[in-house]
Amino acid sequence: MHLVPAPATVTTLPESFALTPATAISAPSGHAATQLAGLLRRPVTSAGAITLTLDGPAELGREGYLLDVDGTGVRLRAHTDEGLFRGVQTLRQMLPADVEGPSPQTTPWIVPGVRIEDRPRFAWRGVMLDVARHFFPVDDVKRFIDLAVPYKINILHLHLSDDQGWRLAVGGWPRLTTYGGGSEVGGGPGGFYTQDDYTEIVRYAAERHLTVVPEIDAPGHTNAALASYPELTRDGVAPERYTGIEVGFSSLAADLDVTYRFLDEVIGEIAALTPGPYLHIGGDEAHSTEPAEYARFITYLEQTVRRHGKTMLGWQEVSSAPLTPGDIVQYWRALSGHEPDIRPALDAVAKGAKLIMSPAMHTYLDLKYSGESALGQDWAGLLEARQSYEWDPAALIEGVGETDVLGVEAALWTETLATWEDLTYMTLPRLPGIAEIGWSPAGGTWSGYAPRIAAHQARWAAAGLRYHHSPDLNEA
Ligand code: TNX
Repeated sequence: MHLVPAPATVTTLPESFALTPATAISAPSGHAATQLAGLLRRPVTSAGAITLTLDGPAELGREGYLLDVDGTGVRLRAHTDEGLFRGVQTLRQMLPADVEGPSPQTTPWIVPGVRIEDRPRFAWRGVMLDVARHFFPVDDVKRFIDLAVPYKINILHLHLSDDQGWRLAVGGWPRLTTYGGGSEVGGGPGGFYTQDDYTEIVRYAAERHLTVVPEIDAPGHTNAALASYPELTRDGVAPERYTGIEVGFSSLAADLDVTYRFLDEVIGEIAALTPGPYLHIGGDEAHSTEPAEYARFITYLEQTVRRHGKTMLGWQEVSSAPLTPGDIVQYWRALSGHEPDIRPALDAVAKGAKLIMSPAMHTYLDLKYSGESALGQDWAGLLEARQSYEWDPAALIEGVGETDVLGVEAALWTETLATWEDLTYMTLPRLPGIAEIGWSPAGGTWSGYAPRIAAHQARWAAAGLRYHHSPDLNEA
């Protein structure tokens, strides 16, 4: 068995279960049942040797499950549909790699006998996709969700605006997308999501028990907005649209009233479109904003997100500004070969915020694997599969412990990534390592993990996904 993330406890049993074309599924209606029926290509009936039930003990929490397999069948129990859905991912990985392929199978599938009791270490196990540097259409976002689902990822963070493009239509400010969406790195056509497109992504994610976290980056990373509306600029002159990869040169204007009306209306519309409880305001690399103005912006953004009924997230830089307990700070500046930048994490915790750990040297899926990688950046170092796995979110920063950390998030920035194949190549095999760090009990070892993830290469191949043939795995 090659389960990733590793369950909290696994006991192997002697008798396995042979699945045949006649094996039926019985399950309460819900996303777990729909997914399992699709995977096994058979309907849900009222009785079957594979049973899903909602009678799991409450101690399993929202995402925990119990899975029992013996000679007579498969029994999956949880307290919620979400728990069943996470358990279905485990069952799925107990089936051969062909289950991930398009063609129906005729040979019986053998499910090994086990008793598994499982629940996550951290509540937040996210992946971020930057659709601003290069635009990716709705179907790519759906495929990206599909790729994350087996690893029990539960958050999709979409980086929806940056210097190079604005990707979500806002009713009151149409030029943000009709003009500001029409560019991307390298001079391509860009693109944007209509509000219906966005709603469709949110729906597709919710059916797979992922919550979408929209990010509108401010006050820096705003060239696309400034290019679209000259009245937002300090001098009233719209800059050109930007297709390079520099950061830190753009800023909203703190002393204009229209800036705050703009932010309020944008945040209000996106909050109304988003069923999840979170809204990310960026706040990173505002090198062209005065420190006093920066604090004023973050204070305003924090209050505005709260007024529109959401919890604010911001990149670690926001911890220099006043925060409200319950805000969420995303830690990112940790570079290979350097001491991690601890001050923002300690400040955030002192202000009552929770941390999401996205240390670049372990979780930035846009970093090059090695000096030979054609794709990717290397400002935080190189990042091979092993390094995406060998870290502990609660031990990275002295003074930041388990209860300060909400979870982990991998980030796929797309300055150098333009196609679907580029995305999958950078994501696999690193995302599963980060997912296991977020889900599984602390103390896992590389030698325990490497053979499990190496076996998943056959699953990615069956699904037709391009992935990086990591020397770390292929030596394992
Ligand atoms: C830093 S991480 C950024 C992004 C870049 C990324 C490239 C962060 C909050 N800001 O703007 O895309 O590095 O790796």
